Amino acid sequence: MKFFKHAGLAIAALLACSSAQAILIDDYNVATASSVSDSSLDATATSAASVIDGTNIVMGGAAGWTRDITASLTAGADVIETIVCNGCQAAHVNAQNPATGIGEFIYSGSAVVFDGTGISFDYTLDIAGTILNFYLSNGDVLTTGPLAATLTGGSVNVSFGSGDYSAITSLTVEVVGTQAADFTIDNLRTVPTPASLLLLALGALGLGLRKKA
Ligand SMILES: [Ca+2]
Repeated sequence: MKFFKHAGLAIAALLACSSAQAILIDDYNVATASSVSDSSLDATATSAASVIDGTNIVMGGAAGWTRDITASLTAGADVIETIVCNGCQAAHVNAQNPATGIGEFIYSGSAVVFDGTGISFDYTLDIAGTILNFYLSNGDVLTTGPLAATLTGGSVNVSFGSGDYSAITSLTVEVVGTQAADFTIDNLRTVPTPASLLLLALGALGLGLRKKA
């Protein structure tokens, strides 16, 4: 019985640590919606500052971060639109068929520790092949590869490389190739490190055993 009690403590510690360690990069829970659109096939993207207000958590709550959004039509003849949406508390990159393009979310601010093994996000979309690229201030570029088509959504985890993620000052999230897509992204976050979680859980287990002794 004792073992199960300590195991329960360890699991509780593990759960508590997992939420403490992951950094919420953006929950898109904005009160003020913003959007940009591009309908001209040229080398210029449309961009605008996107409001980060009190309902919106960016970079784990670090102060002073900014978010810009861009839209760039790269093929086709209609329009591509990047939206940070108030009504659905998420963000979209939408393309009206036959448009193809790039939508970006560009973050910059004071140094934040991207503790963990990678970046993950929730998504829904209605076309296969959308790719997300993550450009970090440490020079690393992470990519999802083409995502599978789904209407019901899913979660994707992109692993960090061997770079230093202890002082990140900018991040660009690039959504590429959204022909006829209604891509929705939400809860962009870092993924906690299992090894450090296990150590903390074992530490809690040890503490529990010492108290009993
Ligand atoms: Ca949200």
